[in-house]
Amino acid sequence: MKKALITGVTGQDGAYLAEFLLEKGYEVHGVKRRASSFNTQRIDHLFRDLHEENVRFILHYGDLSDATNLIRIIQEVQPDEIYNLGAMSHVKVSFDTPEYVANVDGLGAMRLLEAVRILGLAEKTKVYQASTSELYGLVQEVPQTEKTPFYPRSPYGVAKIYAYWITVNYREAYNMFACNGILFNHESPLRGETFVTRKITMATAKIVLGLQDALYIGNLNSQRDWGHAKDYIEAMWLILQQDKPDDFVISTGKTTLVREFVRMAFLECGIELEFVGENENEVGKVKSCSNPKYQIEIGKEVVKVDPTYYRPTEVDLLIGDSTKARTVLGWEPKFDLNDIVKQMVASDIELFEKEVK
Ligand code: NDP
Ligand code: GDR
Repeated sequence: MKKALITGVTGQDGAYLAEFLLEKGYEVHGVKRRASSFNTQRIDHLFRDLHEENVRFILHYGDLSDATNLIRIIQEVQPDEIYNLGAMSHVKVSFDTPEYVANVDGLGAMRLLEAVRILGLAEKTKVYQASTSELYGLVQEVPQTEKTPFYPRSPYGVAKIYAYWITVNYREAYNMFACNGILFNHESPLRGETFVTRKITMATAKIVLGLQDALYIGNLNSQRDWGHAKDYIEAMWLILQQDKPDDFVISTGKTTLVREFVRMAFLECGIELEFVGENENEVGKVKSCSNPKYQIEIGKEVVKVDPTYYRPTEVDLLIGDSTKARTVLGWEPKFDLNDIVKQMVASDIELFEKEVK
């Protein structure tokens, strides 16, 4: 039975990946942080009492800022594959916590690789590093490929560039099977609540149900290449199943404005929006409502821009070219943006309908 170790197992991708690997027959170990409140909601359904037989999902307390626990866990587990998904992953928050992000997102990757090396597991253990389209930052060329130069635009992006290169370096220096997946934005009903897509679908659900007045949002003009997390975690696994370690861009190849995502989310509820004004004065008003379930006033301003959510430096445009992954890994996404919006809005409506009843 293959053993996998996942850092960031309590996050969006960690939860989907753990479920995927369990279905493939792996024994899955996850690193979770000690928190003062529960942080395992996304994986609780996978968890079984350790006293039962054939338990294949095991959690360990740990933190990427602490090399000693990483060494202990890796020694204990002797994993065949490590997926380093743990990170402070919010770009805007990284401007407020730059040193922490450098430590966890940057040095954390090195601590894992070094633990594998000093434990003599360099030949056995394959390592996947969760790299990101945020490495591209300021647009150098589109679509972005594995060869596009990096120009990160946030402390998060800068920390992740260290993690990217230390992964390449350990591969070249110690012959380790260490790979980067350069993943573009990917979303799902499990997406963290402060990322823009989930913030939009939650607000849409609350507004149509009469639980919230308006969505306050930042830059509506940035463009993202949005895929589905379920497709992207499969790519992570495929990357580690190859004969040779390598780095791959994972993306849909299509880009969409944040404003368009907002429009799509409301349309999913039968509400057509009209955007008027510019920059911080822009608002989204209800133009029509074809769903008799929702009592919403025509002309109501349901989307308002709040510059608090602007970033000191922004990544304006991301479009990924994943030809290499599609050719070498045989990877193809199954979901498009319409599916994603539909799933996320439906899930959030279901969530908040309980509050109305
Ligand atoms: P989430 O923010 O949903 O999950 C992050 C995970 O990392 C959580 O389990 C979190 O634990 C854990 N974590 C945070 N700090 C530490 C720490 N100090 N030590 C150990 N674990 C920690 O992110 P996603 O699932 O969306 O993303 C997974 C990875 O992929 C991240 O590294 C992210 O940067 C990267 N990425 C994500 C993309 C996306 O669009 N989703 C695109 C490209 C890359 P807790 O639950 O306790 O907070
Ligand atoms: P991103 O995702 O920064 O691309 O990083 P996020 O959803 O946070 O932002 C996408 C774009 O939307 C704009 N935006 C807002 N963003 C947030 N969070 N909140 C708002 O209110 C808001 N209004 C507008 C942002 O300015 C930005 O342009 C995500 C994370 O998952 C990273 O960990 C990952 O590496 C990258 O995707 C690829």
